[in-house]
Amino acid sequence: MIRPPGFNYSAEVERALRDERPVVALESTVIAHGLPRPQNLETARRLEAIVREGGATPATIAVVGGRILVGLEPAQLEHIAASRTVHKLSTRDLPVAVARGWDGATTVASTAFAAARAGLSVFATGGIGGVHRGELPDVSADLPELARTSLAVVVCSGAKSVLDLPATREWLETHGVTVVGYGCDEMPAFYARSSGLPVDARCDSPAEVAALVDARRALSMRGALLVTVPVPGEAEVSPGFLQEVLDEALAEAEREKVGGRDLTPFLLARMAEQSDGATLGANLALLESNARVAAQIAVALK
Ligand code: PSU
Ligand code: MN
Repeated sequence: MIRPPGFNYSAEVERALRDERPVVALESTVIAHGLPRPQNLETARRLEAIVREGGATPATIAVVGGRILVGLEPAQLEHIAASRTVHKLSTRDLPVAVARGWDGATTVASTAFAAARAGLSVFATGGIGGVHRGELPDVSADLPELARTSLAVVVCSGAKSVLDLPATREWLETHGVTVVGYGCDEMPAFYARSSGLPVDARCDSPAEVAALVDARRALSMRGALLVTVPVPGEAEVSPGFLQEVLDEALAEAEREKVGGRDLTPFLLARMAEQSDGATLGANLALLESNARVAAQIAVALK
């Protein structure tokens, strides 16, 4: 296998790729900027453990000293979780981080890009970015990356509830991203199990997802299949309550003029506070369940 320049593989990921065993990519922005400490490091470790229990090898992706790391050693994972100077790197930031030797956490967009370049095919995350609410068209780079980067599968719980979900759904349709409901008929809404928005196909097993991946390969389609898994029922936040805390968080963001790359982390943190940790509980539960499903799919693809 050709190793792209600028990429470093952990020993564990290197071995798995050499032996053609299943690997699941994990993002690091959720660790560095999406979750409070100390749950962030605990969660990062737990997600890796869940992928291993599922029979696959975890490859958490981040940038350290300008090198793109595919799989982190324990000390590197601790650094990404603990440091306050880790940049949030979306695709547009990657060349800057590499050229300047930065440390950074990768978003869904840049993780998908790096995972594909590194030869991986399955990636698990919490919620993808999408079309933000408000007048300025603020569209996460996660969306175009899903449409163009050739990965087999991205597993998530839909787009984050802070977004304009109908507009995000339309964007995916326009750009030819097939949305799968994993055990569900509606696209999940991150902290909530349903959104009222349709999926393109329902799958109830890893084998059914693998059949869709095979069909995409046969058609030489680029981009990724988006497999959406609802948050586990016991951790779901009721839509009414969610709307309340979200409205407050959005109003606060506007008052404090929070925008750009700071908006998503700000909204997630405010909602966790205002919901007394309910949204945080949902976030942790869905991250774990998505890692589990991704490992099963990665195994089925081998
Ligand atoms: N989902 C979470 N927590 C997060 C994110 C997603 O549960 O922190 C991160 C992901 O890394 C995603 C990013 O790619 O937020 C989107 O940010 P933006 O809207 O600025 O593109
Ligand atoms: Mn944005």
